[in-house]
Amino acid sequence: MRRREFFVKNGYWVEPDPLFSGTELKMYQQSMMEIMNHRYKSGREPMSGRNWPNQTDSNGLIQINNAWWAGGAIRELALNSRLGKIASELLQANGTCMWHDQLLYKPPRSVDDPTKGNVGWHQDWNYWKVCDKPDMITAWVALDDVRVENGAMMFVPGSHRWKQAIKASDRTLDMEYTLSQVKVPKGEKLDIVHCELKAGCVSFHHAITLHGSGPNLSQKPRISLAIHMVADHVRYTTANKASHSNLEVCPREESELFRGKQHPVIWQKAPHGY
Ligand SMILES: O=C(O)CCC(=O)C(=O)O
Repeated sequence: MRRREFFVKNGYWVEPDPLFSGTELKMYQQSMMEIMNHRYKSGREPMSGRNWPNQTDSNGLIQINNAWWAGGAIRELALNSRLGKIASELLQANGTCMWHDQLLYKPPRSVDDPTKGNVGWHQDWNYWKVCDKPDMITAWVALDDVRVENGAMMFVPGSHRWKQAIKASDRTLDMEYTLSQVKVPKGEKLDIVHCELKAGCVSFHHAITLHGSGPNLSQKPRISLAIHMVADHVRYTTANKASHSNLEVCPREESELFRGKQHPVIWQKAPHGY
């Protein structure tokens, strides 16, 4: 099945072959470690995230928002035009811009609390309602092999058609409980796909697709970069009375496109086609 066809049906897509070489991955991993150790090539610190910049929980997931601000190889990866092109094709958009990224470090499972490194089931769209359309997508880049054992991402195929299947307030680190709160529309089925990826492979998911990840039962951390992108036609709206941290660094007027410092174009269609 072709990319777009699969994505329309399922709300996610996995590129079958790695998009990055071993050499590139080494650069990204090194850049990630520099950022985690508070060394920023650009001199700019990323935005605070879960368990960041202070590691308040040594066993918890570390999530660094806007890691691309720090520069270096992670910035190159976050703004990679090949990823932007695939994302644009999946969304059927003329281009995609940066929304924000998240550097993700899932440590091996904690003995005292096995749910600590989990990412609870959620829909990204619940947090992005300053946008007038959910034409938004995430490219999730595996910086090392990702398997069920170390907490691979899980998707619910087709859930991008379910509108709000879960409230943001129902999100917890208890995967089974949160799943029990999901409103499954009549005639639909809640299946779970575990998204195992070789290092350098990339999955893409729609902003409304339900997803999350369980514990890392391996001895090594699970490392990845999630690049959240917004289609180039999406505009700022106050209609949903929502807020988002992007507005603190890049305020918008009603109906304005997401452009400028926080929203560089990642890929855009040439005037006469792809
Ligand atoms: O890395 C994970 O397990 C979850 C990441 C996520 O929620 C996302 O990329 O939208």
